[in-house]
Amino acid sequence: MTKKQTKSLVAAIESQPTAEQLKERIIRHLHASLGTDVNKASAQAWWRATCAAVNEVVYDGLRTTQRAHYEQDTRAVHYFSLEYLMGRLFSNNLHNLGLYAQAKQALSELGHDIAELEDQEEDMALGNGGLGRLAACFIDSLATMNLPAIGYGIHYEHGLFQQAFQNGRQIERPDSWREYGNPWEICRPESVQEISVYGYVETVYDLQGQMKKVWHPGRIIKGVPWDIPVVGYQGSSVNVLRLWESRASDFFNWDVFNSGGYVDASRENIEAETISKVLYPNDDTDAGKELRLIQQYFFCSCSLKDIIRRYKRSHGDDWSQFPAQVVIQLNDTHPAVAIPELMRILVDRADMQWDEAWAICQQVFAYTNHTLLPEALESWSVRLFEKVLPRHLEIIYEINRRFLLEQVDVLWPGDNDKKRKLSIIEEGHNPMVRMGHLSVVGSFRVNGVAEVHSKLVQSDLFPEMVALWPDKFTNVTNGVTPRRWLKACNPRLSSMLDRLVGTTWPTNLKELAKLADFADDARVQDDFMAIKQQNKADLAKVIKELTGIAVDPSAIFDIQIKRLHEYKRQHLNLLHILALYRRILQNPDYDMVPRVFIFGAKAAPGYKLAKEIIYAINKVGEKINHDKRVKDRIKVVFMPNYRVTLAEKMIPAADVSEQISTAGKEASGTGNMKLALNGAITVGTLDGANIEIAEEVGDDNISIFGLTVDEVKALRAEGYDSHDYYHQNPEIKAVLDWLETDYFTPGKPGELASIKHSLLEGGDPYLVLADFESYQAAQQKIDGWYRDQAGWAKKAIMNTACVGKFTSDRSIQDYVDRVWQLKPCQVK
Ligand code: NBY
Repeated sequence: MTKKQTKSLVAAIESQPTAEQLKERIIRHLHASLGTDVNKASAQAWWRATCAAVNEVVYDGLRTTQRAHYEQDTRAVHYFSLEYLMGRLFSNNLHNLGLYAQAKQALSELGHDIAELEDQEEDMALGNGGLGRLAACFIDSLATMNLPAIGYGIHYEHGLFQQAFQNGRQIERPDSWREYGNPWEICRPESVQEISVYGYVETVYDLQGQMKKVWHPGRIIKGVPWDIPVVGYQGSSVNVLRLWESRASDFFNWDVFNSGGYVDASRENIEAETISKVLYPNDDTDAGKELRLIQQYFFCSCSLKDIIRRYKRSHGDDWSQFPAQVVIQLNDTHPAVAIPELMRILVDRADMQWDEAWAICQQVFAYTNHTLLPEALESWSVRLFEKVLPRHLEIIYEINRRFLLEQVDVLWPGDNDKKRKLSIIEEGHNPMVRMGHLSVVGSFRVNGVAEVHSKLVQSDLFPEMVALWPDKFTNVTNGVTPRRWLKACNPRLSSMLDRLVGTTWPTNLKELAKLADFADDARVQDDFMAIKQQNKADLAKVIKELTGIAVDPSAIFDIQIKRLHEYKRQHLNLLHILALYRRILQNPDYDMVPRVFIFGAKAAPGYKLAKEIIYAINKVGEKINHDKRVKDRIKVVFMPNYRVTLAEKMIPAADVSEQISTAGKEASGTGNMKLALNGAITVGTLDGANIEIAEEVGDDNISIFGLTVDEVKALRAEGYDSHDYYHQNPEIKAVLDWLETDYFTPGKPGELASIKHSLLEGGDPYLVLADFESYQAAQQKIDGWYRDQAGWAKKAIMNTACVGKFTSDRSIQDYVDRVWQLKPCQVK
């Protein structure tokens, strides 16, 4: 082949394939990669062959991007997260590559419906909820904005459990998302790492009489990296999400094997492989579980070694440029053990002086806090830490000793209360390592995820740390990627937007503001409502398939989708449904706009009350849905197995978005942003990002209710007694008493009583009863608004028009400006 021919071949491969070329590639992969043929291939094989065809383009981008980053020796952000809730990648990658239309055509000419093939893909559910989905949105934005970035995490064999209902109760089944392999991931055996756990620390002296600590590990584990290419929008960068899978170390097991311990060797294999077996299904805390600590350390250590290997390729043993090249973002405290791990590598392995090593650490790490809930603040028992990571515990003690001496005692000399409060080690019978304190001390920047949350992080969680380092603290309000959460999931609305505001909104979401000019235009209002209606009809079909419940798409679709948690108050929603039902029974002509209340939520398997709330919603739903007297004014639907893929079907069909957490408890929320972006009107408290959504859309276009953060504090201070509300409001009393009868659980009175008890004897920790009245007023307002269809259309349009701020591109730009100091790297 001549040079010219080679060049044109490369150009042909690198340019966008046409539908015709895609067809050829799909068939080629059907033959060459799947070993099957057009006339006998299954839908699964067609889907895989299409993925392989798409990967030809993805890998081109991957190579170009990696070459550019290497040649330009760019500074990069390393996102450390135990969770990535990616969902499916098929349509996302096609949209981001600009190949969706071609692929659709190619497949249709081959006799396949692209939507049906999309259903061949399992969700990649390597996360619990908002925190994991945020990480997924962020890596999409990083690639789209051409920022050098790599996401690090764990290659869980089983993602978040799959949920089913049995007689209305949640049951959990294992999720095996890659049982038959995943076409998007690439194993990289050349980049395997080994990490250590357990063992003991020995103090030795070298020839110069210098003291050194030597960690003799009890176990060595291999980390195998799997790379998922992350495709930026419109052919920009293709970054990498690198997920570590644990295996038994070959070297370690060989010894046991040779000495005749075949069974022991395979037991150790199993133990090592357990580390990346399963995602912990809790969205508050798992501190206390040894395996969880090992998971955290495993991926942090593998990732740091990976970063250092790459750094040394360009800089050898010269550490001076490390902080200029590397920034590590800690997604909550879950990866905070990376801080003592980097110290260990620098001090013990690279023989660096403590001060020099610490200076490096403090320039490298930044920490994002996602919660104020006390039970969710991670702390590990010193005993467990010592067993699993004895050397790291020593390092944490030394970090703490110097912190208390050089920082705390300087600002508050002799103040032991301050020392006790600020110490990384919480003293007591069972001393604990406070991971939040460690993260603040070891990071150069700390951020919350919405304005109000960041203020509370400073005022309520770490006030003394703010006094020590005022400039360390900042805010970055969360965002969501409009590529997945509007363009790909809501094609009808997307085409309308393309027509009205131009086609640049996916990367410049503020362009949507132009839509406000059309908010009063009757034609646009009709179109907008017609699209919503079609999306609702689509969802109605899905509801029918999944639950058997028939719903009318002309009713209000009122949606609450998020993890099940008392602070998120799905039970407040339920109490309101019960109140409406009761009104209908008492007044058969009760006038309300028909409403379908739709829930999606998984409860942590060990969270009893959360599971009771799911059961109650299902039971109440069963009763109401079958009660002829209701005349379809209320329907209650609990969608099983809520996940990213279901969210993509629900969000475009929502009229009302339920964001009803107790003020001060929801750090930000991101579902609130997705729903508003798709034209849903929020019923919400002044909590998290709701406050900022309200500022953007204006009071006319959102239904706010409930106590504010300050009012919550004041009510608690004066002494909140939920019984007062129970006795003073007959509707509250009636619906709570109802839950104790067997009305919803025939023959089994008391089955739903735990909700009532938590709200009365339990003290109603999340002020459900205190907010009930104002919640029902906010719902009444929605009912009134919906009766005026033109008025509603205007509000819905204004929601889509005004939420441009909440693109994750803006969040990432804030991180770049306020934290990372990163420059884009043009790859093409
Ligand atoms: O992070 C969520 C917040 O509740 C939400 O308000 C915010 O919008 C979102 C993104 O910033 N937090 C969250 O999802 N947390 C978890 O999923 C989680 C998972 C595991 C553990 C703790 C929290 N854990 O300790 O194991």
